[in-house]
Amino acid sequence: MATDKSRKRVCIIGAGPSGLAVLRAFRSEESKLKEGEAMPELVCYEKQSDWGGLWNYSWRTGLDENGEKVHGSMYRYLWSNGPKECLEFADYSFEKHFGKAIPSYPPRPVLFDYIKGRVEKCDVRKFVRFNTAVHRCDYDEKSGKFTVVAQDYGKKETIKEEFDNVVVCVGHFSTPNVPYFPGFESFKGRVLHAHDFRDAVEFKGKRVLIVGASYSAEDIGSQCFKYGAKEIICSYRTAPMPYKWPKEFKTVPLLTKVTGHTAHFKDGSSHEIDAVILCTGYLHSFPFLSDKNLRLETANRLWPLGLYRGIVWEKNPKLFYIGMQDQWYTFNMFDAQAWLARDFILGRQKVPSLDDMQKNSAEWRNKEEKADTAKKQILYQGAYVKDLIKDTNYPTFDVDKVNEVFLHWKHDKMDSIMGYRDVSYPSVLTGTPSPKHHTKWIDALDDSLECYLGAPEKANL
Ligand code: FAD
Ligand code: NA7
Repeated sequence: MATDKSRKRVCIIGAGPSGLAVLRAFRSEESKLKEGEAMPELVCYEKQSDWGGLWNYSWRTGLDENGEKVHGSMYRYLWSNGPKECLEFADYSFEKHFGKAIPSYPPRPVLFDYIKGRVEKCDVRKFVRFNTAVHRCDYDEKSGKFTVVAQDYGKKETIKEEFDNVVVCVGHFSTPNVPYFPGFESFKGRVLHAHDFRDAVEFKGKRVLIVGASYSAEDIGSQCFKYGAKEIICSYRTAPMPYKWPKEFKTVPLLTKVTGHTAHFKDGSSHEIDAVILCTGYLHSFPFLSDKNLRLETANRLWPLGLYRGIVWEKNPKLFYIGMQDQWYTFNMFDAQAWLARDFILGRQKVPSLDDMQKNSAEWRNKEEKADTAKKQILYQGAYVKDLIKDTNYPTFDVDKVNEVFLHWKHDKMDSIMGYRDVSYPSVLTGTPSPKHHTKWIDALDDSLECYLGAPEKANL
């Protein structure tokens, strides 16, 4: 083991699933360090008062109690939009956490509990400095170190510290992409982005216009329907959502303008509406990285350029980004990324020349561009996860089987957009079949952990 003096200092920004994966990756290796390796000093800055990232629900919108941008984009009654069997941590099964098999589409509090369970057990909370927002991160060529400036709102002080490595884990579904449509300024109803959507009950009895045609649109539209909206008008830009919607849904092309309570669309049609929810996606945003040489700039896609193996910042391989890809795979992909990032930091993996890194990334980008169907994209991201795991000691799991579950899930959604969450799959890790939930998703109004794991209860909404 190396001496204390030679210990690296590693800064992790964000304690969501990606940041926690990094902490877990280092912790799980602590007792297995090889000759000459030293456990780095880990400092994780988290601007919220608890960990879990987006899974740590916030009722707030706009600015938080410290005047920081609210990170949360999740809403009440959110249930996993993919089977849990596709995201299960390879080193910590759902069965291990809950002591029994549970159904395949848990609501948010259940997934939050699972995420917390693993990291509570490995005692990494002590590395996290909560209520501390990173405001700046610069690199000094001369010293070869990063200077990170953060605001500790608990202690009410500004912190400035040096690090050998920085791992950016701030997610990319938090800063809303908010397009403008003429007439919004005089519209009498609410106009909000999905980021600020918190409770579908607010839209009970209303005619809701949803702009966008991806995950947020399908789920927020479904939530509004489930909790009693009168009509859901879905406006798409490129292609409509391909599902068989209940009769309360109407699909229209792109919104052109709003006059009074009337929304007008590209095909000349119009519809009366009470509210607009912009489900128009998110921006990758790193306000603490003012140096363009450090800052990732990308659209939401499967292979952002500039990241060797999807994680190492090619222009400065001491900087890492976790979870920056568009996501079919989530928690287990963040894990695989974190394990490999750890090994780069420990010096077990070496980065090749810039030219070779860029060549490698270009090959992945080239394949990404050919992945023009959902099936190809799932297989592509599965291949990426495999490529990461093969070089780490993250427990191997059957990625091909996970791909299969994803493909079944896609099929289930096409069969029944309101019923796909009633299907259950066996765990890919343990093989144990997941039970069916006691209540159909469309009737399950109580999303609490107690209700999910126990008997059906009457929701009090
Ligand atoms: P995040 O969860 O966003 O965590 C980032 C953390 O960084 C936060 O805690 C934040 O406070 C912190 N942070 C940000 N900036 C700073 C700063 N400057 N200083 C200090 N801390 C900072 N995935 C699924 O697998 N299944 C689902 O059902 C699912 N549903 C989703 C529903 C919604 C509405 C959204 C928006 C996403 C959903 N996702 C889902 C995807 C989600 O992105 C991942 O599950 C996961 O939360 C990503 O983890 P992360 O750690 O990369 O980012
Ligand atoms: P996505 O998946 O990035 O999708 C964004 C959607 O917004 C997509 O349908 C876009 O249409 C649409 N969009 C973007 N800009 C516009 C404008 N200007 N006008 C109309 N439509 C627009 O984001 P989501 O929020 O759905 O999902 C993100 C995560 O949240 C995901 O992981 C989920 O699990 C939850 P396009 O197809 O590009 O024409």
